[in-house]
Amino acid sequence: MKTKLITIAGPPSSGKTSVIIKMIESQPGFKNHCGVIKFDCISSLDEEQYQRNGITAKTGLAGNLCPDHYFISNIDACFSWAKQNKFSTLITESAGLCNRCAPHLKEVLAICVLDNLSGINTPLKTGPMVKMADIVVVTKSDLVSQAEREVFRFKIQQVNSKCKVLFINGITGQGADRLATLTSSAKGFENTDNLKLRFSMPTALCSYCLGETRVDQDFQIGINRKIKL
Ligand SMILES: Nc1nc2c(ncn2[C@@H]2O[C@H](COP(=O)(O)OP(=O)(O)OP(=O)(O)O)[C@@H](O)[C@H]2O)c(=O)[nH]1
Ligand SMILES: [Zn+2]
Ligand SMILES: [Zn+2]
Repeated sequence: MKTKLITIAGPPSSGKTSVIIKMIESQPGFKNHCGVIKFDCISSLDEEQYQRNGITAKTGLAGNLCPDHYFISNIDACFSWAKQNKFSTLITESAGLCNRCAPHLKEVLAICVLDNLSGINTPLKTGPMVKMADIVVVTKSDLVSQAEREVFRFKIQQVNSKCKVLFINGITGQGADRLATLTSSAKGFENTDNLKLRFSMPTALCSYCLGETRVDQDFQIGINRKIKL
């Protein structure tokens, strides 16, 4: 049996968990056939939130690693977990914190969640998470005007002209059924062996990645780039 895989990424508090829960709930019986894994850095309360809603969920904490790097080196284990549980779908949620990485994989349905309140330049600043997504979900539209929604949509399509833009209310779930319909055609996989990232991770391994805390030039080894002022 193949297992569908869906990656959902977006800035912290953009509404990822709310949208995922509403999307799962919009499909009767789906709760028992899917699992969610939340990737976060230091702490996350999402696992409990999913469980309160009857959804099987696990958490992976990246600690001092970049969460997307952590994601990519653990996706095989997550996929095996989904297989063991006989889930038809594995959904991964990650808050792409550095705005340079993105967990999106080739052929794997890639969703980005953005918050309408986050400012019109957010799509441009969110980097490959938006640019490489198949679907961009916009939340919190209940708090802005129709004109602001349209400007936000325009800004997203400027960055990613090919993606579908969906407006979903993370609290009421309005619009989540459309997302569910789109995700039902996500591709299934036997394993993660041949998966590839859509976008390379940063070219960097500097002294600070390795735990250095001293600022002086003498301690800046590895790949560095100097600011031009
Ligand atoms: N008004 C409004 N609030 C929303 C909407 N969607 C989500 N929220 C609220 O926004 C807050 C953050 O939502 P979450 O779903 O926890 O966001 P998240 O992206 O999963 O957050 P992290 O996992 O912590 O990065 C919560 O208080 C939600 O209730 C929406 O469409 N409208
Ligand atoms: Zn990163
Ligand atoms: Zn570094």
